[in-house]
Amino acid sequence: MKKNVILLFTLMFSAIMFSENLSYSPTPENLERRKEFADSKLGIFIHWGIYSMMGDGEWVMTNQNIKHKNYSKLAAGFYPSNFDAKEWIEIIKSSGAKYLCFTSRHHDGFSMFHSDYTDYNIVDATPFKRDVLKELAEECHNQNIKLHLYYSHIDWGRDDFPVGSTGQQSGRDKSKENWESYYSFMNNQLSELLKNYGEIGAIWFDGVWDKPDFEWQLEEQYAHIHSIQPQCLIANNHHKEIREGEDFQIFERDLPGQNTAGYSEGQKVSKLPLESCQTMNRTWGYNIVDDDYKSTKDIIHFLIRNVGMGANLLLNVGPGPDGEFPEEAATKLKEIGKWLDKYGDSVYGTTAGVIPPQDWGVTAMKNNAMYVHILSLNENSLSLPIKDIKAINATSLINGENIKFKQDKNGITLFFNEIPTNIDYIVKIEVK
Ligand code: FHN
Repeated sequence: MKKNVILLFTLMFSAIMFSENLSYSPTPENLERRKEFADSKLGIFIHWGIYSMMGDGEWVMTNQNIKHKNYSKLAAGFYPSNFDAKEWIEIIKSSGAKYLCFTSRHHDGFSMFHSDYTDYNIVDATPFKRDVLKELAEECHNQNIKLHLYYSHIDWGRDDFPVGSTGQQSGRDKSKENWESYYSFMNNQLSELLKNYGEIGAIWFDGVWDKPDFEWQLEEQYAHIHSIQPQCLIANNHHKEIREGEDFQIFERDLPGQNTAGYSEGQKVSKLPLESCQTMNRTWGYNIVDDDYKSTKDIIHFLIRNVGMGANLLLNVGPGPDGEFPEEAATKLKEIGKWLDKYGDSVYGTTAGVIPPQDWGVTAMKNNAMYVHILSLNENSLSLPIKDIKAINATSLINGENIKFKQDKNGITLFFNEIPTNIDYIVKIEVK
């Protein structure tokens, strides 16, 4: 009984926290999933497809002006002999991530799952013949990692897809464009994804930005998804404001509300759960010459800056054509996981800080605690302009020592014995 009352309150709270003023009414399961998603803070994005064989990112077909009939020959040679779903999910789990977002079909139109609606899929078109998505789904369910599926709205290969601003070199027969046919193809594939792979945590769309003024019939498509798995979250990387029927908001290569990378112009931060996706090196899909990895410290800082805004980080890995994670990526994931093992309490399950992000770092809230994440400070004291919260005590999560503080009308000031230099110096302030 007590548990049910708590659940009811959690759902009511989620409904208020995570609802936009739209007519779509998410189901209670969906609201519960949103809360779980918002609590999870770190997910791993995987861009993997036949493009990995060319070692030049997932856009290789368009970037190298390749015709689709030539590009599609890659499929007959795709045999990722070292692919091991169990190992992938173990590595993902070791990073502290709570979910995986896998490219079930990218813009090249190749389905990385077995589909009855096209032969251009990993089981029917490659000598590998294994449904890697099936194997990943089983491992995700075994190892308690939520499975999210990336699905491209763009298709650079199909004749029926009404061509947008990209993929124009592909050599398709424009006279065969047929939106109705393409739309029903996508919806049939979405049914397969939602019916054949167990519980799906989210469908992550991408590509609407290619034809921003086109009528993509998103609301109907979203309703179709929710009619099969109502709890399944829907997000769309359209680089625009949230649309009816979406369950969380995506920012690409930027913190919510920022637009340093150029994908988020005018994208207002919504009340929905938030996610920011970012690469570990420069590219999403495997790139054989891209060794430009961000440091583990920089990745942790980006994670924490998201956490301070109540957002998740979806961190990308581009596995190679052999089916393995690049070594640098696997190493960094483990390092992030070791850090989260120690300090995860100040990350998972938190909500955005009560003060906006600052140059020195961020704050995050959980129950009666305020976590102060100090990422870069040049002094041995820190003033927090927090007035309506009473601090009871302050402890360093780095060494367990009490931190001296004073609270007056201007807020709380923390005093340190020396200037904090850790990757993230975390102070837990018990508050009321
Ligand atoms: O074109 C894609 C790109 O390949 C990649 O999948 C990213 C991930 O956010 N999204 C698109 C660009 O916005």
